[in-house]
Amino acid sequence: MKKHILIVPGDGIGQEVTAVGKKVLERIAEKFNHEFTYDEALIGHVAIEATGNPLPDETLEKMRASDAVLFGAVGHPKYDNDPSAKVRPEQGLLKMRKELGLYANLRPIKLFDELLSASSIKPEILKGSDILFFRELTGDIYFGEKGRKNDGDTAYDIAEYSKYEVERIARRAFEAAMTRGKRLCSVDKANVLESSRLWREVVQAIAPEYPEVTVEHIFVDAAAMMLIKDPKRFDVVVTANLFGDILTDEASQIAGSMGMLASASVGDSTGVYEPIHGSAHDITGKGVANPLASVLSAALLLDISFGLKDESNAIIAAVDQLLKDGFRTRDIADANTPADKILNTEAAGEELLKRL
Ligand code: GGG
Repeated sequence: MKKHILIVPGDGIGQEVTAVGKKVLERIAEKFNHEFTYDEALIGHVAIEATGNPLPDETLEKMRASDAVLFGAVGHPKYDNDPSAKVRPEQGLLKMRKELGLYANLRPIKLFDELLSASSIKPEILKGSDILFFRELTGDIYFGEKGRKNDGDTAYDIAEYSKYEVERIARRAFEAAMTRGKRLCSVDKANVLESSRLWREVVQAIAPEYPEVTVEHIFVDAAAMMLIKDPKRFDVVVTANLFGDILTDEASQIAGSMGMLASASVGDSTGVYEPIHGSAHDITGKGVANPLASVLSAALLLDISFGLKDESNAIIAAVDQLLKDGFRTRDIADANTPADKILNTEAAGEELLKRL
C-alpha cells in the first residue's frame, strides 16, 4: 500500500515521542511491504516562533494533502502564565480540528495487564477495564462565542451545540457500541445546562435505531466518580468536548499513565492521530517521556485511516511484549521495577522496534 503521512510533532515532548512513533511506522512499512512517504510541518509554539502563526497555511495544506497525520502535542508555559497573550499555541490545535472537520475524537482506555500495579487504583477494581471514549471535538464551549465585557471585568465562553453536531458523534458512538459490548453511556449535565438537554434529547431520539444497545445517561459529576469507583461498568462513552477532555485525563489513570493513551481525531477529511498528553515542558529535553502513546497512536492510524488491522495489532503486541519483558518508562515504573529496566524515550523506542 502507498500512503503519504504528515508528521506534526508540535511542542515540548511532542518532538521526542513523535520521533519514536515515526520509526515504528517505518518499521511496519518495511516488515509488511508498504510504501509510506513522509513530510513534516509546524504547529503550536514552534510555529508561532517560526511564522507568527500557530497553524500556518502551509501546515494546513500539507495536512489536507496527506493520507493521515501523526501529531505530537501543543503548548508552552510561557502562554499558560500570560492570560493576556493574543496568539496561543492551542489556537493552532482548535483551528486544525475545525478546518479538517475532526468532530470525533476516539480515546480508547485500555489497560495492559502488566500495568495493573502502575495505577493508584486497586488492581481488583481495574482488571478488565476497556472503555472507548467518543469526545465531540469541534463544538461546545471551546468554539462558542467568547469575550470580555464591563471593561474587561467579566468574561464569558458560550457552550453551544446543534442537533446535527450531536447526532453525528452519537451515531459514531452507537456504531462502535454495536461492535463492542453494546453498552453506551452518554455523559452530560442535563439537570443544569440547556446544551446538555439538547444533547440528551438527540441521543434519546437515535437510541431506538439501535435496539441492541443499552443506553444510559449520566451526569458528568457522577461519571467522574464512577470512572474511578467502577471503571468496568463502562463500555462506550460519548460526551461533549469539555467533559471529554477532562474525563479522559482522569481515565488515563485507569491505563496507568497519560503516557499510555492514544487518540484518533476523525471526521470529514484527513485523520489526525496523537497522544492525549500535552507538551509536558517540565520533562521536555530530558529524554524521559513515555513514547508509547505516540506508538499506539500510530497503531490507530494504521487501523482507522488505512484499514491495516494486522499491522496495527503487530504494534499493540510489541507494546504488550515490551511491558511483559519488564521494561518501563519512568511514568509507569513502580518501586519493584529494577533500575536497568527503566528506559528513556529513545531506548524504549529501540526495545520496541526489536519486538516488531
Ligand atoms: N496531544 C494533545 C495536546 O496537545 N493537548 C494539549 C491541549 O491543549 N489540549 C486541549 C484539547 O485537547 O482540547
